[in-house]
Amino acid sequence: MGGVSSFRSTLSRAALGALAGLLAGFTALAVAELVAGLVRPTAGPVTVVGGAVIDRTPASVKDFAIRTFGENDKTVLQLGILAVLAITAMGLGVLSLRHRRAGSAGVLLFGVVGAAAALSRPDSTGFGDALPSITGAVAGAFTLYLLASKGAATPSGGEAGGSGWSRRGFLTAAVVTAAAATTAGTLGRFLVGRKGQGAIASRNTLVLPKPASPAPPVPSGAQLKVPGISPFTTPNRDFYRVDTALVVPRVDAGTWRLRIQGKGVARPRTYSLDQLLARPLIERDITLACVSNEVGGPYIGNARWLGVPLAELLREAGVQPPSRGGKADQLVARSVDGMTLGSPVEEVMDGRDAMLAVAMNGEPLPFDHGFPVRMLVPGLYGYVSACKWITDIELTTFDAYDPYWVKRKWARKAPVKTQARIDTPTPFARPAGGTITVAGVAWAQHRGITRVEVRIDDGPWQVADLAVQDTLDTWRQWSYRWNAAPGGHTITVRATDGTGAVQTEERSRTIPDGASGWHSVFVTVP
Ligand SMILES: Nc1nc2c(c(=O)[nH]1)N[C@H]1C(S)=C(S)[C@@H](COP(=O)(O)O)O[C@H]1N2
Ligand SMILES: [Mo]
Repeated sequence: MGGVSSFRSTLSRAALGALAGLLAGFTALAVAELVAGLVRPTAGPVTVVGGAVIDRTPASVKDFAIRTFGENDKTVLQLGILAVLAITAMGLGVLSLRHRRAGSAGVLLFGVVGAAAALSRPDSTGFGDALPSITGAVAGAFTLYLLASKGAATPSGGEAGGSGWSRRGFLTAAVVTAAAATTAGTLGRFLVGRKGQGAIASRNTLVLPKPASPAPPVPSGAQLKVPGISPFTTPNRDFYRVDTALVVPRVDAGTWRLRIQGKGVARPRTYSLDQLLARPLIERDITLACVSNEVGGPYIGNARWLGVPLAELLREAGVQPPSRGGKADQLVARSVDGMTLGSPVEEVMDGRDAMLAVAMNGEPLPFDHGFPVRMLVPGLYGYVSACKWITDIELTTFDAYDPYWVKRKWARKAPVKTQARIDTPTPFARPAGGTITVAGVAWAQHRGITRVEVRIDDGPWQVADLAVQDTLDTWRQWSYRWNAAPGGHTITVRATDGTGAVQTEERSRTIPDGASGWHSVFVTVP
């Protein structure tokens, strides 16, 4: 019997060790959260480690993550980090029962990893960013040291079960630790929330000026009355979101500034939001697409944007496009979170409606979409044009500088590829027989869509009906009435753009410059 009882006591001691480790880990994160709340909300250890992981993730894996988890990719990443931390913390807790110092040293090591990640972030502002990880780790190591002493074997025994350690002493310490850590964490959350209040207030009180150049109303014929088709204008809440930010930056519009500087900038300038809003604004419908969008994928949306014409600001700064002798051929936009995106100066200044947008579908930019100001260049994928939370514009050359995504093997230049998507019927649907309306959207921003064709199985291409075109910079809806025979059928679609080029059948991956190929949907007609 003695053997069994000592086995039991080893087991329950291991469980206590694991619990001590978890509590220490929880304390570390809670204290880190509190310090982050005081120093910098985005410098919390999970956020910085997550950000560092994103930065180092190969493009193919990132693409896989976006494909598999969609816009939940960041939640999955954070849960993954927390899971790794929890398992390691339990292990260190068990270790600390025998080797108290080693367990605590392990916790400290995690603090070093967090601190290194914090300092490696592109938006790191110095040593302060390492503070949350370091103070958290010290608090966690200390906690584990204390708890391990309570849980460690004592010669006296005497508790119920007689397993040799003071169960009551341990549990008291555990409860006190949990309560203190919860208080610290809650206070940290509160401080983080309060830091964002200024930004929220500045957004709520922002008065949008009337555009000097308004967009005409969307033609009524641009929106087909087909159930299941993507709405012509994407509501803000449904607009796709793609970025590397684990914590969405909340920028206070009152203190926000935009700097324009660099090669060939004769008159560098810094603008406040009020200064930008005092200028004549343009309002335009522009369809934005992500280079990571698969054929038939969801990462595209169309909105009505209000903003400052970017080419005018550049001309005032003395910038000339390369075709007129300008020295800079790349415009690098930088965001408050350290993201860099490079756009061709020639396209930005060629007369298209490149803008610094302040509003989206009639409201100030949502925080997710770049409040207070983001860039947009019609016809280019988002990663080479659409910098959110922008704060700096630097004129340079493609030879001199590779921005974030280009360093990760994406193309330097990436005009949007002509694409058509079938929205309805959906893949593997069983639409009722008879006449079925096939419909969707097609896009070739800044070239426009002039024709969409549909093919059933290996039949001939049939011309689809096009909705009224809004502008060359927006997508265009299409529909096709199909007299469906019973059985399984593959529906395929392709578009022709305003230059007369037919969308290529050749399949390419999203990397390096966007997916190509035709979208097909298989359906079964009963
Ligand atoms: N600061 C910042 N801006 C960014 C990004 C980012 O990661 N950080 N992602 C870009 C990419 S890849 C795309 S497709 C668009 C998406 O804009 P949306 O999230 O408003 O749809 O934003 C661009 N601007
Ligand atoms: Mo993107």
